[in-house]
Amino acid sequence: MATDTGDPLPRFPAGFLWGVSTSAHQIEGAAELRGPSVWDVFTAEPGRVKDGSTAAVACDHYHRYPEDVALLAGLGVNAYRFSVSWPRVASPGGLDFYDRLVDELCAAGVRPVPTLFHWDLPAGLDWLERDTAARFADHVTAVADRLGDRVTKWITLNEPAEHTLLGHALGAHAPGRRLLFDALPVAHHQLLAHGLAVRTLRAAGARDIGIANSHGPTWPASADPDDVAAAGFYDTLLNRLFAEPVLLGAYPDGLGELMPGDVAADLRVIAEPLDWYGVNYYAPTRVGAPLGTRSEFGGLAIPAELPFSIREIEGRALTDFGWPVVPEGLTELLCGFRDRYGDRLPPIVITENGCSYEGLDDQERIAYLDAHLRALHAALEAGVDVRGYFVWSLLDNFEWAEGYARRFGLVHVDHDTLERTPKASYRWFRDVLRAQG
Ligand code: IFM
Repeated sequence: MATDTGDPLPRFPAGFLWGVSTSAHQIEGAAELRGPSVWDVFTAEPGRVKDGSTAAVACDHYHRYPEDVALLAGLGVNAYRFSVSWPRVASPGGLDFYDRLVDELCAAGVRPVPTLFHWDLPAGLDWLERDTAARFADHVTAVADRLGDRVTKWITLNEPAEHTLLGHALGAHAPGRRLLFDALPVAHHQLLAHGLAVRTLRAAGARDIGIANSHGPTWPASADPDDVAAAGFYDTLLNRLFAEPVLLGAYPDGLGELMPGDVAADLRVIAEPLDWYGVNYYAPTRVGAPLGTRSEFGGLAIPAELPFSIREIEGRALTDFGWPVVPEGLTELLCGFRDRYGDRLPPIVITENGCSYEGLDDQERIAYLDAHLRALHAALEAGVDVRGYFVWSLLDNFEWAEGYARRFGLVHVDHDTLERTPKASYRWFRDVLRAQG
């Protein structure tokens, strides 16, 4: 485990965005005050969530948002990334909640940075259908009309790769489909939704738009050509499939031929220029040739029929989730992106980075964040244009198929009483922000 060296962190550029991230379904609760999402349907099915829990109450942020905004102000972040729940926006009075939240943030001097889709698709909609992209544009119009006078920085989608892979290819997340490569239209329709959202936001006057994609270095298990080829394929799925249509207007490695519709025309929409590119980084992945049996990754079963297998990264400390702690993977990733995309890469914002650990005296989280901030600074020194960093997450929350068992928060939440208690990492991050001025 990398340890906090105790040395002050290097200085980040003036105007750097410092924030924390959350998402609606994971913290809001008040499920009775919105329409159902695919996650409500999924979590109602026995066996889908490890501890059998649902997000019906979650952190009750819907009612406790003033307390949570006070926590943000006490932390000293200058930005807060949250998501707007599409089913709530579509419900009577739903936008009123985000109106109140944005007002509260502005009054506290914290810049609101909403994500317009973070996996909680309204039940009844389906990303296999092209029309869902058009429906998303209507949702974006409604949100921009209501909040656009105070919100200036926008994120279209969160991690469409995970939503496609976990939700539609492997069935571990909502909506629980196990389509393997037949899930590719889900990727295309989300990307189209992203492009339509950018156009919609631009038409509403927005000048500061990004996407939050998940990325990590892919390391071949060995120099064996089969392992190298399998790792290259995995790299295409994780790192290129959702970046290249957006940044280059093209699908990698002929994948466009497998996509539905008029792909060339859609790519012109998908490649609408962005003001910045959001990266969610947690860990690299070590990948080898198929083993003929299931492999496992952080509790996720990888079917034998896929053309790769996930291997353990040895010699690294693991978070409670079983994810290896590899801070220098962030430097490698960012420098690799700069080398791969050159001028086509807009400034980068780290839209998520964090780890799951138990306990209020969470020294491991402090060490993790400290090491990752140093790794981020190394990328800046190597010339990568990075403009911001958001910790995942403000609060311990509903961690999808893991339920409440994984604690990513700087603030502990007692899931019985909903009491919030700042952890040691909250105080550490507050001191980092004060030192950065
Ligand atoms: O909790 C999730 C979040 O919703 C998306 N990015 C990864 C986080 C940790 O698993």
